[in-house]
Order: sequence, then C-alpha cells, then structure tokens
Amino acid sequence: MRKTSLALICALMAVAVCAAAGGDEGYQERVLSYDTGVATGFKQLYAEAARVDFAPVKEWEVTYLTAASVYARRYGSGADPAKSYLNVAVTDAEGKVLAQKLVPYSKVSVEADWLLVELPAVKITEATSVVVYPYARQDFGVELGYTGESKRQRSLQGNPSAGFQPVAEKFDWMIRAVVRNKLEPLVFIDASEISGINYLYHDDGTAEGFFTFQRGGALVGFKNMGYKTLDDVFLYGRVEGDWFASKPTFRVFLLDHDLRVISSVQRDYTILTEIPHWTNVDFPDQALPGDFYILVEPVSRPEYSLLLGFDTSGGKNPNYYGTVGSFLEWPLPVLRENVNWMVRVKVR
Ligand SMILES: [Ca+2]
Repeated sequence: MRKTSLALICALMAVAVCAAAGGDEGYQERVLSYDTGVATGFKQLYAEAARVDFAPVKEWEVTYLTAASVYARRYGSGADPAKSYLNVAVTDAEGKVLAQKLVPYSKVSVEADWLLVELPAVKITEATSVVVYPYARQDFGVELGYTGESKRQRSLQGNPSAGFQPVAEKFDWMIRAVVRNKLEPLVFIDASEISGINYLYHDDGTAEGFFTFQRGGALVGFKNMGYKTLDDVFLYGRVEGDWFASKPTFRVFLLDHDLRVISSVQRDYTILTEIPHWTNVDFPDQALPGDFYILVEPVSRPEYSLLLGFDTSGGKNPNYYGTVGSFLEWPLPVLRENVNWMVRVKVR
C-alpha cells in the first residue's frame, strides 16, 4: 500500500516536472561554471588567453549568453591600471568573435574577487567559448584564478595563431558564463504610467491574447478631443521566432480620418522582447489632424513574428484590421466588437 502511494507521488512529480519544462517556460537565469568557487592558485598569462567552453542549457528552448564572470586579481605596478585592459570575448567553435569587451585593469581588485563583465547578448546554439586575454606582463598585470584538478577538461589556454590546448595542469579556470532563456525588457512601463490625462486608449491594461499579421496590421481609431500634438505611441506586445538573428523591423503609422499617411516610423523588433511589455515609439512633436488612426504593421514572417496584445473587455471601440488607405476583413477568431488593441497614444 505504502509502495503504491509512493509510486503514485513519484509519477505525479514527474508530470509536474514535465509541465514545468514545457514550451511556455518562464524567465530563468543561470551561471554556468565548472570551478569549485575556491581558488587553489593564480596564473599569469602573457601572450596567451584563458578559455572555457560552455554548452547551451539543454532544458531551454533558447540560451542567451549575456555576461562573463572572472575570478582575478591585479598585481604589480609600473603602468596606469585605468589605461591597461584585459579583453573578454565570446567566440564560436571556429574562434569567430561573437561579443567582446575591453575591461580596464582598474576594475580588477588587488584582493582576488569576481569581476562581472556584461557583454552584448549572444544566442548560443552550440559549444561557445569565453576567452580572457589579460595581456599581462611579469611586473604588472591581471592574473586569473583556477580551482582543483578537473576530470572533464573544459579549460584551455592559447591564442588564435598557435591554437588552444587543454591546460597542462588539468585545472579549471574560474571563468563563468551568465546565461538566460529570454531577453528581459530593458525598461518596464506599467499601464498606470500611460493612463489618465494626455493618454488616449481603449484597452484596460491587461492582454487577453496576442495576434500578428504578415501584411496589414492593427488599426485603432482615436477621437481627437482638441489635442494638437502626438508625442508617443505605446504598444504592448512580444516577439518570437528567429527575431534575434534576423533583426527584422516593423512600422507604426499615424493616419488621418481617411486612412491617409501623415507620418510613420520604423523600429527594430528589439524594442520588444519575448516577455510581453509596453514599449514606446516616438513621434516627436507630430501635429495632429482631427480624429486619427494609429496603424501597427508587425511585418511578421514565418520565421519570426511580432505579436500585439489585445484586450477583450469590450465596448464597441474603433478597432480594426487594415492597412494604409483601407480596412481589411477582420482575421481574428475573436469578434471585432470585443477586441481593443493594446495601442495607446500620448497627446497634448
Ligand atoms: Ca484585459
């Protein structure tokens, strides 16, 4: 009896783990490392670099490397530590540099410590290396910490011309990779910050769904009520697919009451992320006509898409699907009367 219930609990736990690992995974961040965290020694590298190879996180759909962490200490004197640099790079298996940063020696403590080096985010799909070139000298430099004896050699030493070899002493460099499964929004705009006076909108601030289009876009009508100027358009959405590598763009239009273009702005998908959030598109000092429309054309493709949020609190607002000059047939499974595109404008 006891055995049965234990087995049942285990089975339930397995199901729970599977559900957690499923497609709609939440935001996660990890630090990948092989070292034990306690330095057993330091090594000075003159014309060579220290390299550690990392693999993408298996359970994640996508792995982004966003920073490296290096345990190091500065020694010696004879040069200005603000004008000497170590080079921290991320490279692919062929040694091609994917991201890089020069870090002044002055950022490295004389006492040994972890140095966090933030890097331009890199999507890693195969073994990827973090490479640290200290450019040290005997009398002045930065030396790198290492730990214990390693059973699996992922620490290497060398340079691009001579090649990299596993470290002869079989230790692990104290070099770590900071990874995440999604790119976080840089700025969070709360719906309450874009509500009230000077903001026109039909949505209630929470998305009940998302939709995207390869042609045409979300069209929202606004009654002017005496405002003269448009400052910003805010939209709530997210991006998915191969947007990070392909660097697609989309367009936001200001249209007059006859759907003629007054102005338009093009933006990169990168102003959104895989986590839905509000982002703003600047229309600096744009004179407004009477009533107007905002059109957001996501220009999605099979390999990537920009999904725009919609709210279904309803209320017969002027929300449409269309393009410059025309309304198009409503493509959503949800009734048009119930949809409010999450598109807001700041006016004055
Ligand atoms: Ca809602």
